[in-house]
Amino acid sequence: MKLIDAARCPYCARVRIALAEKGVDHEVVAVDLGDRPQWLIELNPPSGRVPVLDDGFVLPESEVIMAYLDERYPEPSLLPADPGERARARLLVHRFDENLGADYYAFRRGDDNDLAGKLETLEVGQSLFADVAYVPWVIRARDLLGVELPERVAAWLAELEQRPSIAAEVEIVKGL
Ligand SMILES: N[C@@H](CCC(=O)N[C@@H](CS)C(=O)NCC(=O)O)C(=O)O
Repeated sequence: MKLIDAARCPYCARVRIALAEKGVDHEVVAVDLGDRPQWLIELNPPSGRVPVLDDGFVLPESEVIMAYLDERYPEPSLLPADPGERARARLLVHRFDENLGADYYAFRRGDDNDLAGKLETLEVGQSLFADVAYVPWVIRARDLLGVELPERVAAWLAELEQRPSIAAEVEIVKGL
């Protein structure tokens, strides 16, 4: 299995964390997003976005890749066992842009929006699947954008950081 990856990409981070949680052996092909190779555009047209997983077939889109990995390697599970809770976890990830992404990127562009206030409203700690999908941006908000996390979110992140998969991502972000 191969992951086409970029250290700075939080969507790739979702997949890095999922792979680490599952303990799946894989090869990492790091690409320079500032000089995207033509083969990547051909692999994932038209944008050449990362992440892309190659598991004998080509799979882009972090949310889909996470779900695939969770089915392919069921233990340990990222999604809850209960169908209703699974659906709610998926819904949270599906609404990532409204719940956090749009505000994160607006703040990063220099808009005067209340990213800390948005973080305050996050539904975290309900499933590992959704937590893995959100945590790359929360780490970056804290460590790259200098946002002071609301107490509840800081406590959630501190607990997640006990996991080697998340601690490794924090280290990657330190190197950006
Ligand atoms: N919806 C995609 C978004 C991936 C994405 O936006 N990746 C960024 C890097 S963080 C990228 O490759 N952007 C290049 C582009 O949009 O042309 C996913 O969840 O995997």
